[in-house]
Amino acid sequence: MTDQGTLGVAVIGAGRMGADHIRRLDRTISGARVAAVADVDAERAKRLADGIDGCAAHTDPAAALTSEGVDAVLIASPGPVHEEQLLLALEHGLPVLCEKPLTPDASSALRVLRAESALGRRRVQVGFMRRYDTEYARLKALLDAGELGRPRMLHCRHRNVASPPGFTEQMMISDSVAHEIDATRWLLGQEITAVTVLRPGSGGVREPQLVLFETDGGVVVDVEIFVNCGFGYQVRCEAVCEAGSARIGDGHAMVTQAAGRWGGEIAQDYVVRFEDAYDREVQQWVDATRRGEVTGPSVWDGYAVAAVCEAGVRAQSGGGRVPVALTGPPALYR
Ligand code: ISE
Repeated sequence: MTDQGTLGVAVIGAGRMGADHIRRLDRTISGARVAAVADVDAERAKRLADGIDGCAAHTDPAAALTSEGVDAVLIASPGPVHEEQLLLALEHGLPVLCEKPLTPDASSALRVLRAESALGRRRVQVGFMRRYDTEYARLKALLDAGELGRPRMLHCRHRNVASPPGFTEQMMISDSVAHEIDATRWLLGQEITAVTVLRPGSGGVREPQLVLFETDGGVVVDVEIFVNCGFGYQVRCEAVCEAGSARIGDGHAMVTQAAGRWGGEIAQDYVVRFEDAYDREVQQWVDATRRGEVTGPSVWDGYAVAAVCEAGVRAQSGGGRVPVALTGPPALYR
């Protein structure tokens, strides 16, 4: 860190999310500077690094981690390379904010968990940004206060305008519903014990699909996942409790009325819908890291989500109701 305690961050992966985080670290939040950028695309890394004073550009993540002035790492590369990059960062003893998914499957997530556990202290925060969204935080506070009694069901909707090239049906679970898995565990403070997936229709990619979770607290959760809905980005959640219900994500921040009609806007993607949540997430990560702490979603959370995703993908490919076996977090994560 500099004399002023500014955190030097290496950003690994400068695609959509990585570029957005570079802009955020550079211009929106305080206490950090982008010290290095690494991307497989040398041109892209250079273009982004060139706009920032003293920022180095690399194609090799390992070189970025040892670049001058690097105190911490933000991993925003594709999920399949996270394990290698996380293990490298842990070897260097660097604090990490890793975009979701932690890794694409439970066995690789477990290897990361073992590597962090061997250090005896938490170093990694996983980027489940919904926990930093104002509406989600209000819902969590309401449920925790117990005013509505115990939760019985969550009804969730997750709609994207269009999925990017290369997006597979399995990714509807592992890349998209992964957020509802984290949100369910966090909102309820319960683990998911079984997953069922209903795929209406026939032929190619069938959507929307309905994903059902059962939890160890007896709550049932349904998620409509529709990654090519065409009309907007929508994330909704309604908690139905013993004595009332609460819903977030209606997107009614402003309603206009003119020429005999009323209406509003629908955000077109997550970078816009969750902009504030990303800002809060990265600011709190920087603040905690400067204090030498890790406060956000843990490697255990990343592992638990990966285990449920695996069950979900099996359920989706004809596995029926697939149980999830989680043995409870090791001491470091309790
Ligand atoms: C994407 O990777 C995200 O993380 C978004 O939040 C989610 O809405 C989208 O479905 C995913 O593909």
